[in-house]
Amino acid sequence: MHRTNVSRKIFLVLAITIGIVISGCTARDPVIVDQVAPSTDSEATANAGSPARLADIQIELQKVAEGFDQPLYVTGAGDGSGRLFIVEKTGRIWILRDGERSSEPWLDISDLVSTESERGLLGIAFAPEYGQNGTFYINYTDSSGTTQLARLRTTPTVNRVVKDGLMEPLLSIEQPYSNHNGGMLAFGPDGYLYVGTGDGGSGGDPHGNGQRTDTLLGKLLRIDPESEPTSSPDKADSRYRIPDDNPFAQGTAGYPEIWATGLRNPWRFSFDRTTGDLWIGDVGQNTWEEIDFASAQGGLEPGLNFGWSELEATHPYPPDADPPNTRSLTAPVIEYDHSAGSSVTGGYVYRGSQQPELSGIYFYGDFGSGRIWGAHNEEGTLENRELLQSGVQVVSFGEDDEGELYVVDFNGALYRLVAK
Ligand SMILES: [Ca+2]
Repeated sequence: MHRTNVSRKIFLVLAITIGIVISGCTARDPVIVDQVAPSTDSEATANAGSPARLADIQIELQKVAEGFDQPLYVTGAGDGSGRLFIVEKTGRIWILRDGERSSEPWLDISDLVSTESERGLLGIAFAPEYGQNGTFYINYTDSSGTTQLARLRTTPTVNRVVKDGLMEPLLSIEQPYSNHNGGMLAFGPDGYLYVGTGDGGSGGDPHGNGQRTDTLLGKLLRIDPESEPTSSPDKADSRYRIPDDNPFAQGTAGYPEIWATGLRNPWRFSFDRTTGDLWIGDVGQNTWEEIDFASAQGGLEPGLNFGWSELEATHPYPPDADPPNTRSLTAPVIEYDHSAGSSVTGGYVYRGSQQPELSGIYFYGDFGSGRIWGAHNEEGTLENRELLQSGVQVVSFGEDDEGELYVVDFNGALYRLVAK
C-alpha cells in the first residue's frame, strides 16, 4: 500500500523467493535506535497485573471476516456501539457487527475516488463526539489524484450514509505523483485531528517536500475541525480552527496546518489511548523502515522534524550524502532494514481488557514480509521483538471501541490479534 503497483508486484515475487531462501536463516531484527522510551504507564499495568516480558509473549491472528476488496483500515466509531468499520481502497466502508457484515456499504464514494497505484479511500476518523453529533472525516484521492479531506455529518446509528449534499470539503492537497499519499486520520488526546500526508511520491523526495514548510506534503498536520473556524482575512473560507500552538500558526514561516515535518509516508500512526503517546510508522525508501515516537508526557511537542529526506531512519539520505546536522532532527525509536521487510505499517499500543498479557505493548508490522513485532517499555528501556510471521499483507492495524486490536490483510481479510 506504500509503493507503486509495479514495485509491489516485483516485491511480491522477491518476497516469495527470499522467503524460501531465508526461512532457515535469521533476518536482521529491528533495532532500538534511540534512548527515548515511551512513558511508563503504571496505572494501566497495575490494572492489567504484572506485564509479561516480550520473550514470554506469543500471539496469533484469528480471522474475523473476509471477502473485502482491498481493505486497508479498520476502526470502531468510539460510540460504544461495538461496530467495526472496514475501509476499502476502492471507496467503500462496511460495518461489521458481531461478525456479521452489513448487506450494503455504510458509505460508498467509489464514484469520487481514484484508485490507481496508492490512491484511494485511505482513512477515516470519527469525531470524539460522534455518538452525539454524527460527525466523521475521510481522506481520499479524487479523480484528479488530489488528496481531499472532507467532513460528513450523519445520524450516529445510521446503517447507510448518503453522501450527496452532506460532504463538506475541508482541505485539498495536490499530489505530484500517484504514490505516498499518506491518508491516516486520527484524533489526538488534545481533541485535534491529525492528518498524515506523504511526501508527494515518486522516489527520494525529488522536490524536497519533507523538509519544506511551504508545502503540506511530507507532514503530520493538525487542525481543530470541531470548533469554530479560525477567522482571519486570509482564512475567510476556512472550515476548521488552527490550534494556537501549531508551529506555524501565524502562517508566516510555513503552513499553519503543519504540526510535524520530515515524514516520507506516515501511512499509519496512532495515539496510545491511555498515555496519549504518538507512534508513527514512516515507510522507508530503499533500505530502512522506521517507527517514530513522540511522548505525551508534558504534552505532545509541536514542530518535531522526523528527518526525511535528509535521513532515511537514522542514515544519511541519499546514502552517499554527508550526515546532516541532526541536532534538530528526531530520530526513530526503532528501525529495520529490508532483510526484515519492505514497508512498515504502524500499529497500536494494546489497551484492551481481554488480552491482559498484551497490555502496554505496541504492535506494528510490515506490509511486504508480513512480520509483526511488539515493542514495550520495560523498566525505562524499550524492548522490541518479532512476535509473528503472519503470512498476510499487513496493510493496517486497528482498534475497536474496547481497545481490542485487529490486523487488516490487504488481500481481503480481517483478523483479531490475540495472545496465544
Ligand atoms: Ca525519519
